[in-house]
Amino acid sequence: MNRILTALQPSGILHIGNLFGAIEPMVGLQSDENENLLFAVDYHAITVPQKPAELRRNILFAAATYLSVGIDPAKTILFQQSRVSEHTELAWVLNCISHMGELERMTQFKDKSQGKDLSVSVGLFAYPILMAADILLYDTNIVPVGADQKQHVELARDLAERFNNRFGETFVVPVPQIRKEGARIMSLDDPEKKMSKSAESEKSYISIMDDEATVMKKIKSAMTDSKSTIEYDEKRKGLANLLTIYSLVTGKHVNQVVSEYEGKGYGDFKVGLAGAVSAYLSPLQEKIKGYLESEDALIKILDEGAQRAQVIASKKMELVRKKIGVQL
Ligand code: ATP
Ligand code: LTN
Repeated sequence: MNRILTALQPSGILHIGNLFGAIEPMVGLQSDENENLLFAVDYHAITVPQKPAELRRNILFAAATYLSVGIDPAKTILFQQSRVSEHTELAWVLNCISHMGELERMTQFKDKSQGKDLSVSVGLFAYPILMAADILLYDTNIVPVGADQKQHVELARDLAERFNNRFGETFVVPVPQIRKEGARIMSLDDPEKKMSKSAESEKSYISIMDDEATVMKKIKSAMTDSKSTIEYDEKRKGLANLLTIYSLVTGKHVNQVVSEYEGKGYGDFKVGLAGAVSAYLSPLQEKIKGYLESEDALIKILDEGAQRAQVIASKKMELVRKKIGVQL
């Protein structure tokens, strides 16, 4: 049996990159042979300021999204990170074996702390340690994530090995799983950057709740190039990204999409893509709205998930306390 685990920050409405990079792979991995965990990392979200009422809404929204995409709470333990306090407890222990230097090297920290001098939060710096705790607490074998999180999973591996060497075999060393297509959906207005929900410009990402008109507007203004043919060429980054999105929302191979647009230009292509994205998103949006109408039911699913997660987490934490010598 493999234990498969991933998590997402409830820091806003998700974009299609989150969907293809992290949630969909998790749906595909649900099977009787695996034990899966998926959770909203609310304590990661507060490493940057959050408005409390909005955070609450985003947690519920995240749960509604996972369920709508096909996460089945009977097959996947679905919960909220803050409800299982062992996450923060283990993070403290791991803080004490982590090195300042290895955290300073983290690309995400460098990006998010840029221009913020010493007022940047300690939480943002220690963020990858809490993520390592999330993973190691459950003897996780596989961590499906988008490409940007590979470095963080590698830190979790290093910390697992360091702890095991120092205190004896305790943690499973996890392996990141990064899908080939969709692991790095790029920003629409700058195909050099990854699509990100904390981006300054809303035009840079397609939110999963965008309506048809918004999707059309965003795709029409997506940055491409001055060539007129529709073909897959990695050097034509904007177009390559749009073709990847086209392929992901339709399930068609990129080559098939390319052949459908033979002899046509960007105008037709973008209209076709916008239509395909909306056709993919609208049934999903209806489902999400449906789940959000029954908040109590959502909270119940998350509560049950937290209880199941805690059974696993508390055992592991007991072992950790024994290993480090604080268990009398
Ligand atoms: P933020 O901008 O607030 O940091 P984000 O949009 O980068 O958020 P996260 O919550 O950090 O999203 O990521 C959730 C999951 O989605 C992670 O597994 C991450 O690797 C994946 N992911 C994020 N952005 C993309 C993207 N552009 N393409 C593919 N996967 C992505
Ligand atoms: N840092 C991740 C979210 C995250 C995560 C995890 C992913 C927190 N804990 C454990 C996988 C496993 C991000 O996507 N920003």
